[in-house]
Amino acid sequence: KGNKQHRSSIMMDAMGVDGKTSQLKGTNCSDLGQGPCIWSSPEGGQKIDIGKQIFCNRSLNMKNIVAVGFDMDYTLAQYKPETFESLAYEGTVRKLVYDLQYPSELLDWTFDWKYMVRGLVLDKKRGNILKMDRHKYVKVAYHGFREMSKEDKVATYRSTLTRDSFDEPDYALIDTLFSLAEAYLFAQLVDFKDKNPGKILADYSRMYKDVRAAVDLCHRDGTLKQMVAKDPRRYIEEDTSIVPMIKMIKESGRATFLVTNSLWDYTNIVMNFLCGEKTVSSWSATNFDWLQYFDVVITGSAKPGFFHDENRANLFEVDPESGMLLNTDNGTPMPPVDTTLRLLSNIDKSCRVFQGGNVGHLHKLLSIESSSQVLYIGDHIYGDILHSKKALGWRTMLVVPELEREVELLWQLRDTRKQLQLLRNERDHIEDEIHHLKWSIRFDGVNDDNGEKILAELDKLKCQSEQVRLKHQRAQRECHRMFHKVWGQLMKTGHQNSRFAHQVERFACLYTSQVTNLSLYSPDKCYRPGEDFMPHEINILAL
Ligand code: U5P
Repeated sequence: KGNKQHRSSIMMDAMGVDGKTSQLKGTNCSDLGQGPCIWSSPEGGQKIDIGKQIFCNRSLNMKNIVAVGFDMDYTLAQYKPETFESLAYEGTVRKLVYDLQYPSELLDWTFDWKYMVRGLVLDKKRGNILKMDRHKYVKVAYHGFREMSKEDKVATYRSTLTRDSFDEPDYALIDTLFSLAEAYLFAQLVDFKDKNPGKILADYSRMYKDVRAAVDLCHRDGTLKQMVAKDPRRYIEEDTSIVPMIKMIKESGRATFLVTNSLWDYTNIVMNFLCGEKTVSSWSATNFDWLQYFDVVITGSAKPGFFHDENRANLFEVDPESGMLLNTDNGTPMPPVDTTLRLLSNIDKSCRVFQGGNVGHLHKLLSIESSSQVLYIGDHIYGDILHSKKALGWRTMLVVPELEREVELLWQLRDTRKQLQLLRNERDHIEDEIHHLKWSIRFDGVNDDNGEKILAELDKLKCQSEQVRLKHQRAQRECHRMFHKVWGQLMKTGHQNSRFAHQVERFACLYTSQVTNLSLYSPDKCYRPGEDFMPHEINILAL
């Protein structure tokens, strides 16, 4: 996987890393047709595959960063949804049937792991799944698996536009890859309940609650983790570029830390698989070599609560070999390294492992003076990014694995998208002509000489406008389906940024498809966003 980063076909210049300038520059690259996009850089900079670039929303000078932190699940460890989420799905179904007496038919259901995507919103009460834009306008809506008619959608959600936040408790955000299985199961249950009256007595909200609780239990009772521990290779992507990336950061003089909600035993298994020495056919979970890459590891962190200083969770030091929790007197004073790790002969003594606590403890351990000196990298907008940035002021990078395919498709579809824009402009132009014609009729009136001609011209324009509208609609649907057959592009809803994209823009200083993309840039890089453009500026620039 590591080598693949440098072999990819679509390359871009590392100097233009932001989405906006890349977009503008992209139009100059058409001489390369549909083939590989090799960007020549006037500065002679390094070329980076567009799918591996780090995109910048807010300036971030790495020179000011003294500590880089990582989330583990779905950030360092990329699970294979086809096996991992399927396991969660199957475990959840069994719990619903055997523990909560849901109908046994559920046991025959299968999971389409590609159907749900991040950024969707579940309407728990109504059994609907929604995709909305940054203004919270619901553009795509399904009741279970049935697409809602436009009238139905508008009648249900237009009035909620101004007063509904589409947040908990009535709505659930599908903003982590962990939620794909539960969203799919919820849609199946809604469908089943509608088609089989009386078979499920619980209402839609109750069904969601049951699914959520069952999924969560699968994560906590060993259903998932024991299986992953037995055969990590089946559930987690191997990635040989993680260790070099973390080493690079450490060697640049920065502290590195891990803050994960997973507990120590599981964290050790996953991190060993990702960073430990591997022989050809086996790996060992009893080796703690991977700790050498971190200064502090905090497990069972209970994010997002962890990011709040006033969070009173006790801090324990973990004895890596026995997994025993050692009292730290809640972090004050911190136990000196020697006393807690002296027995652990094969462990790198510079790394300390903890459970719980809060961000204050972590800052003390790493001697962080200001929150803005920390960069934290995670995959979950709500759990990792929003709170760490908003409440704490940490700098953030969001990992969005879906981005790699999305930007590659954007590149492939760039001509189609230009066509779409031209069709929109054409329709606007016709609509303006219709308006002017109507205006002149209103002021000048029609007479026997020009009346028929003007009305015929009006009909012709209306007809043209409708034709262009239909053509645009067909092309747009095709484009939408290329990204995802049901939900379209992750970062767009129609012509607007999706709600998900809006959150990425607001809360993630940087975003990228894989955490290891960091190693493609200098650890001292100053990331800069492209210039912001208001619509009036874009119009002027386009002239
Ligand atoms: N997890 C749950 N319940 C869920 C989803 C995830 O307990 O519904 C657990 C995962 O199994 C993992 C942790 O142990 O949350 C996520 O950790 P991280 O993303 O902080 O590394």
